[in-house]
Amino acid sequence: MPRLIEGQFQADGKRVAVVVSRFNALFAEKLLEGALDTLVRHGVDDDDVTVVRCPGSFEIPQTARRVSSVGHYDAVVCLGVLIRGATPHFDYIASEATRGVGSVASAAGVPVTYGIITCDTLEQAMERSGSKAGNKGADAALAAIEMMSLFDEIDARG
Ligand code: DLZ
Repeated sequence: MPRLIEGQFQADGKRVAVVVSRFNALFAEKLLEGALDTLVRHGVDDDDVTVVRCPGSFEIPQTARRVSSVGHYDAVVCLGVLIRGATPHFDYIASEATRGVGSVASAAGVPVTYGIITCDTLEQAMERSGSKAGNKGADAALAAIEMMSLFDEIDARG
């Protein structure tokens, strides 16, 4: 029988930073609401959550890197909303933001999760920020909760 190490969905006593960009705030705020609700429902104390706002998705990785380097947080949740416009700008920012969060996540000692939505239309953004495709902010928060627990388990039993 193989040994199994996995995370649980309880995060009592954990300190979490949520980095959220202001661009497309109508949807970004919905992602934030979803993330905060999920954190608190899974045991994180409201006072142990810090929301860090940055200008746009391009700034999310550098902000997440700075926040994770403080050493105070058990996880960093990254939230942003990219909506395609008429020019290729979207593609450049989307790829930098995604690559950047990935690079922060592999270097940080704590979980860094990805809740940046990349949409072709406003309708897609609406669907992913709390309607028929769920709330990707809540999903990123849940991933952070599982990963904090998983890291604890690895440290304890690895
Ligand atoms: C400039 C820009 C554009 C065109 N679109 C978006 C977007 O859809 N979502 C987003 O989060 N940010 C966007 N930005 C802003 C950039 O992320 C960044 O804040 C600026 O280029 C300043 O560095």
